[in-house]
This record gives sequence, C-alpha cells and structure tokens, in this order.
Amino acid sequence: MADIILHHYPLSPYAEKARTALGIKRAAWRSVIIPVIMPKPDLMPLTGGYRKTPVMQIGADIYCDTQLIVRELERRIPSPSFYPAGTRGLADGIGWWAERSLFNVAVGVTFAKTGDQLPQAFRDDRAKFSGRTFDPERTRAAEPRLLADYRAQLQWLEENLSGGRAFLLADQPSAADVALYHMVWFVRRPRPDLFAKFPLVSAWADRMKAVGHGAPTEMDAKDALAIAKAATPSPVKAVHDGSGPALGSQVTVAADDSGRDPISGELLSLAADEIVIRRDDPAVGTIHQHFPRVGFVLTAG
Ligand SMILES: N[C@@H](CCC(=O)N[C@@H](CS)C(=O)NCC(=O)O)C(=O)O
Repeated sequence: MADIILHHYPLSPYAEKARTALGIKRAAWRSVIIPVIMPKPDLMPLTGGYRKTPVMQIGADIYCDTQLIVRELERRIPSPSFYPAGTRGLADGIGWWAERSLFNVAVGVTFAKTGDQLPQAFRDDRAKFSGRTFDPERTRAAEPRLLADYRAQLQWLEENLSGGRAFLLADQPSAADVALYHMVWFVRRPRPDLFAKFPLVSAWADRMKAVGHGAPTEMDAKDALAIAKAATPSPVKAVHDGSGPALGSQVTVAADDSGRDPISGELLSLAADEIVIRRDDPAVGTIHQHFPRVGFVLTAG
C-alpha cells in the first residue's frame, strides 16, 4: 500500500481525531503540516478547493472528512477494529452527534476563554469559513449556557463509563471513542478546571492520550504533490444508489455546514455512505476524491 499521508496541523481538533485513529491502528504515516488559515496553495491541487482539516492522501486518492478517513482506515487496516462486535452503527451515530452538536459547544467553551488572544487574521478566516462573524465578546456572553451544555454532555460520558468499561463501548477503543476524545482534548488544555467533576472522563481521556498517534514521519508538502502525480488512483467500484446525478456526469460536492467551497468533478460512484469523484489538475494529474454522504451536498453540473 502507498503511504498514508495526513495533511493537518497540530492544534486542529479534527486532526487530533484522525491522529488518534491512526494511533489505534498503530499505523506508520507521513505528516504534512498545512497552514491554519487560507491560503493553502499546496493542498488545493489535491482537494480541488476543499479546505478543511484534516485530509488523508493515499497515492492519488484523497479522503475528505474524518468520517471517511476513519472508515477508510478500517478498510485498509482491519485490526484492531474501530468497531467491537456489533457496535458499528452505534459508533458512527455517536460520531455524528459529536460532530453536529458537541463540537460547536466545545469550540464555544474554548473560544470563550481564548478568543481574545486569537490573531485578527485567524478571526477573519474563520468568519469566512463559518459564514458567521467571529465575535469573542458574544461568545463570552454565551459562556454560562455553553458551559452548562458542555457539562451536561460530559455527564453522559461519565455515566456511560460508570459501568467499569475502559472505553465507551467496550474494553478497547472504538470509533465512538475516536469521535469524542478530541472534544475533550481541545477543551482540557485551556479549561482543566472543568474536568474535576468528571473523574471517569478524565481517566478515559488519559487512556485515549496514551493510545498515541502511531508512527508519523514528516513529509514536505511538495513531495506529497509529487506522490499524487506519480500515482494512479485506486480502481473505483462504481455504485449508484439511485438518489442523485448519473455516473459519468459533472457534479459539484460541498460541505453543508462550514467551509462550503464546491469541488467539481466527474461522478464515479454514489453509495449510501460515500461519494467518489474524479478530478484532473495539472499539478497532480488524475485524482479520485472521496467524501462521506452525510454532511455533503451533491449537485449536478
Ligand atoms: N467534518 C469535518 C470537520 C473538519 C473541520 O471542521 N476542521 C476544522 C479544524 S478542526 C477546519 O477545517 N477548520 C478550518 C481550517 O482548518 O482551515 C471532519 O470530520 O473532518
């Protein structure tokens, strides 16, 4: 198998999710550090405009979004599994709750504390990214409600861990642990005080930290571009679930929440849980770009 390359930066919570997933798989991987804000000139040829962090590259295949990164890692490195017996649907559903509910609360709690210290360029970038003004004053005013929401959801984790299991669904880490750990990792550094009342969550987060990140080695962004250019994308099993534009047609794919920049290409496969498009870019040749289905909008044209 070609090297697993993760395009990421150290402080990104979703990158920590992917790094932890790589840690559970005890994977060797290449680490390309990308800018925290736009522009990201060495990433764009690979992603056709998708700007979120992280992105996983394997040869000329690009995997956008950690939902799909986790799924693809499971396919390529089945053991140890992210899905202890019978937990697949539950673990992925927990991931979606974490993504669509808990993440915004965790970010709010963190920025209520640190928002003032963030450089103006970062604030401007994230305002554009989210489509909302980045206003530390307003976030600080909302802090009591955000804290109440965050604590209530931490309490669910605390209760879930009270049965004596080492991890959320079993005695081994699952995709549910992967989907939730970075929500604690991100908040624990600026707000360690919040965790005093959650000893089981704290001990679980320590266990998740101990899982580590596998074995990363640095790679220059230009080398990752050269690898894509020299590689042929993996063959795609063409599937069409009957719900969208025809295979072979031109489409755009865009995230439905933040970072909605549309990515254009030819539709190669449309399954219940994955969209695959083909793109051609002079810098990298032919790319197969993979997106999860949930959270993305697919449009003809
Ligand atoms: N659903 C995405 C969320 C990724 C995401 O929102 N990442 C943040 C960083 S943690 C991001 O892209 N921020 C803007 C940027 O890095 O340019 C995933 O699971 O990968």
